[in-house]
Amino acid sequence: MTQPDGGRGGDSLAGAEVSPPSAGPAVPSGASFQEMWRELRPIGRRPDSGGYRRFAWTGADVECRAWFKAQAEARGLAYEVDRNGNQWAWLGDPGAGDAVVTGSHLDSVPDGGAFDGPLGVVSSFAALDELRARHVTFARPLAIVNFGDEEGARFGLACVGSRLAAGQLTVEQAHRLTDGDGVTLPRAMEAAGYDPEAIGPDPERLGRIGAFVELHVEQGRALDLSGDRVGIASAIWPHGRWRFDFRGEANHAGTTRLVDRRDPMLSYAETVLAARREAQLAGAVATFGKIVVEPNGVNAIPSLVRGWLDSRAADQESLDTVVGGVERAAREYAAAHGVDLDVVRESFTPVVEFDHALRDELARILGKDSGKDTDLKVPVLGTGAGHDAGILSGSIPTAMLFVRNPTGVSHSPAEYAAEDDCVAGVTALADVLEGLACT
Ligand code: HGY
Ligand code: MN
Ligand code: MN
Repeated sequence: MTQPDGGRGGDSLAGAEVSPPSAGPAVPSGASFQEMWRELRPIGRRPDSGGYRRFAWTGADVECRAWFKAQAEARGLAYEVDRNGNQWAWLGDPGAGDAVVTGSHLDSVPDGGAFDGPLGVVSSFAALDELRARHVTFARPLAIVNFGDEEGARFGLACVGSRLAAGQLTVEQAHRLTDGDGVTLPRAMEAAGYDPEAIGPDPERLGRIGAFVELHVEQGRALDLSGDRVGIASAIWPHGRWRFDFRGEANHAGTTRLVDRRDPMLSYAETVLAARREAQLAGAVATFGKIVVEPNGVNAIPSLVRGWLDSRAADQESLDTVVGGVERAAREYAAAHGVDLDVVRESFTPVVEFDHALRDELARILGKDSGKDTDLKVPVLGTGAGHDAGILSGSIPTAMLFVRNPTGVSHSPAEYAAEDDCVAGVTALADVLEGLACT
């Protein structure tokens, strides 16, 4: 089974014709970063909001994938698409194993920012350009990856590409994923020219990777507050998404007495407030950010209100307390209004502790005892944001680098990172890749 672009499902790694490292452009990271950023920036960007709509297997996603392939080929890297549609750009022979891999994702949340995901992919290519400018000698294969559907914006499940590869999502579960228009993942993949029958776990590919390092814009203000350009991730909070379906009775908004109503919107509204209360009590976070109302008419009491809870906490016990409390409150409110309630967990990621040895190696490479005359303090910080690196951490040693985000705002068109911080991130990533993959 083949995926488009000459990639092959499943067995591509075994037989991959991987070209030896070519000379490739020796472009200092700043220049190549800006050039790539300019090329990628307009893809999937909404002129009205300035936000991005790069959803899995849509036209914008296909354009981003074409951009990735062009970057790989412009650098003489061996390009392939794995069985799950993740894109890989190899330097050296992946069959040699113990590869150092870097990269991130290119898809976005609705009206997401420019940096969440793309900063990691662009910085990976720019870091390779910098390593070539340093004329390093690679001792291990190196790869740059674009993991598909990290945000789960279309089908509701985060990190589909990396979960499939890591065997954390079965083919049956993936084939059942359906978007808001009733389009299933298989139909969406086919429409984009990909084969949904090729998907599945990819232990051989992951088995060839010795370390995965993902650079990502920080989605918080820890680096801004500490005054650092770059940080290292320690852990990812456990987090998940739960769908709350409140079913009441559709009726006329103007003629139905209040006492005669079975209005699901009331139960939903009370549940949103309960979520805030439970999160506050547990020192956690809880968000109802997406809602679907049927029939969604101004003058009709809804028959269905469907809301999604995103909740995250520093530990599993706190998360369970929050979600359990929200569900209990929702059931009380629903019963009080004669409304039925179904709660379904749609996505969940347990706590992630990044590999300590790799984390400490990054701190050594980047920190004061690296022997470099760097002024770069390298704080180690946790995050509530999920990442492909978190999914892969169960299969291979993974680490993350964060780049300062002066406002901390993310999942918004206002997401921003200063250019000199981005270039500092590229240099830090190049230092890390040189320390891990070069003699
Ligand atoms: O939701 C998250 O934490 C990530 O951006 N997918
Ligand atoms: Mn995100
Ligand atoms: Mn991301």
